[in-house]
Amino acid sequence: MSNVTIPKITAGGIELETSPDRFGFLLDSNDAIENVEELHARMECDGYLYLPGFYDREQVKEARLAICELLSRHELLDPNFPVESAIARQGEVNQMRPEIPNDPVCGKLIRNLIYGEKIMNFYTKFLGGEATHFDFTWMRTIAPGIGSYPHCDVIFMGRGSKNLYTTWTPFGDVPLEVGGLLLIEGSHKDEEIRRNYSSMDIDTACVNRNNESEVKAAGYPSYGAISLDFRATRDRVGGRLLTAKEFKMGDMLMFNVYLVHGSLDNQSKEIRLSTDSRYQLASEPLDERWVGENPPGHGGNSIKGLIC
Ligand SMILES: O=C(O)CCC(=O)C(=O)O
Repeated sequence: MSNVTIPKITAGGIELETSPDRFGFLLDSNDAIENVEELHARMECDGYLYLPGFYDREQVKEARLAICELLSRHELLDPNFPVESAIARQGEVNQMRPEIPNDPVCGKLIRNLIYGEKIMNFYTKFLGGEATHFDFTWMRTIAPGIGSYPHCDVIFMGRGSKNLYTTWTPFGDVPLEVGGLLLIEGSHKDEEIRRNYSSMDIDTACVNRNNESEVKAAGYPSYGAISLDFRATRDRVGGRLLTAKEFKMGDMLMFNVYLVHGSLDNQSKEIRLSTDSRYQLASEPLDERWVGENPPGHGGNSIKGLIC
């Protein structure tokens, strides 16, 4: 990393320190892809596995084009640029767009990739038994501006197996200024986070506190974020902030549900496209919010009352 020049990067609008003790690039685990024991050791130690070029790049490109065409039909892209460059129309905001993975055309291309044979075989080997995935797919269209605040996935999807993994898949090349996934190395082992924040569930209503969610009642800012300041959270937890110098179409990054992660701000003009999808052993319980033809998701009947 010593001879890489790092541009000014921010997360949540806060400039990040990029000295080698605080910031670095993800370890490529392709050298160990056939060695499950080593993959487990790395997951245990770092909380993630980064596998550049895991998917067929042409397949990802085809899905990207279909997504861009859909965004263009919905008038979310600047018509003065080629559709596939995904340049945002002014004023476009960050969105979670679950309708895209359900779209008959681009949804099929996305699902063939992120739930296809290659990745399901990979997870079956990694988990040591038949793997399954949530039916719900988190599709993000991250417009220029602030990225995702730091959080752990377990508070959003921890009602089933905790031996649950997220795969983050970019549908476009994502250099630093476009703002890819950012994580805190080793944060899955932080005891204080495990004991407090990660023991909660976003879909709770504290019946003795105006039905506030327990996460909010416990004083965490924003919707499910552990903090709004990646830099301060890293300073408290230790470890380095890690991302890729440039995520490429075809890369996949997986991490466990206790790892603190979010994303860099998008300082470009393009919409960053990515999915996050979830995998676990088929034999273990699944979080009911994310399975079925129409997963109920957050809110509504998913809310459980609690005395906080
Ligand atoms: O893509 C992002 O900005 C955040 C992704 C994320 O939170 C996840 O993959 O769980």
